Amino acid sequence: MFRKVLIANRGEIALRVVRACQELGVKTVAVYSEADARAPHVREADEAVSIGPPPSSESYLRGDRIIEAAKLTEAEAIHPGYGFLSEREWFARAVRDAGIVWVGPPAEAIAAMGSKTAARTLVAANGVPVVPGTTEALANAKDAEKFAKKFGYPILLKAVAGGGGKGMRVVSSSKELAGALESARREAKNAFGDDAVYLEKFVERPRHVEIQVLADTHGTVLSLGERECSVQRRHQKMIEEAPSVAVTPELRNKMGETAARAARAAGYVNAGTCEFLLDQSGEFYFLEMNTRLQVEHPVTELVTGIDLVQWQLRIAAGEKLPFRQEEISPRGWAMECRITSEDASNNFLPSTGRIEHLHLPSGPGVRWDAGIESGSEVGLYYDPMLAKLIVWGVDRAQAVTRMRRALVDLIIQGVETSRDFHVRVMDDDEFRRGEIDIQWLERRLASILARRPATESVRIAAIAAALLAERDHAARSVTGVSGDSVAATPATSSDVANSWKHAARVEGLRS
Ligand code: MV4
Repeated sequence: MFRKVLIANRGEIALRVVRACQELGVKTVAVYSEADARAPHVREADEAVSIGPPPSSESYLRGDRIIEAAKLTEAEAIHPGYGFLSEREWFARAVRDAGIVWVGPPAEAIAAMGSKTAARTLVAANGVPVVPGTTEALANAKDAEKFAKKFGYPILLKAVAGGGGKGMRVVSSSKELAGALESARREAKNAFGDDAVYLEKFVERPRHVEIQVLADTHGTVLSLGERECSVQRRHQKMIEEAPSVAVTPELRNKMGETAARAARAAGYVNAGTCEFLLDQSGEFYFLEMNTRLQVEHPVTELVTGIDLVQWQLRIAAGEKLPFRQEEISPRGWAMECRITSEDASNNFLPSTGRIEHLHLPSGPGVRWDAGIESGSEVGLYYDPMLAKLIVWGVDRAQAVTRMRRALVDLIIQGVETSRDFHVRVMDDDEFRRGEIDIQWLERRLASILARRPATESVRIAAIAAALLAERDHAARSVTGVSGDSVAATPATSSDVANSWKHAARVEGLRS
């Protein structure tokens, strides 16, 4: 195992990697921007190196400075986390060229999966089902018309350079085709500098189901089962779970074998994820492979008992995976809610400020992976995801109930968060039945938000509760145990927190 690892990231994932290293007896080096000088990931690491001003382009995306920091501190390996430099082929190569171990897939595997059309061609050649469609770019509207007829409407135009849904257009009839092609080209050109567009049959109301794979350098490729990630908004996932209500043990085996085949085709090593669309008839289609650790990895850890980050490090150090595929099956149910600094009732507008008070949920089956603490400043430089609340239950119903309980116990004051939104989702009948697909949240959002208690009455109740807390405190202090007159102490932040909690309860946040 390594003696020392540098973590090229921030926030909750940097802390997640620090903890894995601590448990493996590995020293850690954090890197940080000027905005993060007092961030928890810096304090929790054994050493820390400042790498530049707050904007990511001048700090967390500066591969040169990060490699310098690794050399300076004599770190033997770099873990990139997710986002930032994690899927940049050039960085994986630069790390290797500097004689440092990359805790991730080979640069060649990142490249093989980087182009969406190249990946589609590669996996299809290896027996992996892809959505029927073209792999070549469309020449013109007439060409598009010919293929649209062949596959049948509705079709989906996609940018060859691909990613994040940009340059995508659903076309339901031939009269819309020419116009949609033109606007998809324009958007693709703007986003990727490449106006090449291809088409696929449009899969209606599919689920987003992804398979976690783990591959070592000795030729073992394992599937760790699926995660259901259909609850998303504008391509941002909000809730993930494992397993999926739509996946039977037979389908799990089939999708797992398929994902392993895709990974082998790309020469994959380390942790990776194959994304699939699963349609209502139970057919599944490969979409793309994410060549990194994902945000939602904890739900897989909770149902398999396998520590993915520790295994990423062990694999990078050359260890052999000791598990057999037959030994891996999900136990119970895990669910994750992404806690973001966004105001769901105001079109998910990002919120900024200081975390004035933080009360964390705990108890059976509750896990909190966060990059914030009381006193943290939340700005606009980085992703709005503050933390992940993850729960485990014996079955899905218990996981949902437990998630709701833990969400109500969670108090974050100082910035708006997605907490209340998540409570409402846990109360939704369709969600409780697992009747979700990738368009579900969009269809259901208005009715989810409508169930929110009036903010005004919550505020009034909170103020009343805070005043009561302060009065009680004053009364207690004045009497004093010895009978002396003692100066009244002002309400503490925990009194205020409790008053908020009380107000929430009064307003029906608790069922
Ligand atoms: C699709 C699809 C339906 N049919 N392809 C969205 C981003 C890109 N990675 C692929 N995406 C989709 N491709 C066909 N043929 C629907 C989506 C899609 C989607 C996929 C996964 C998760 C969320 C999504 C939200 C909207 C559309």
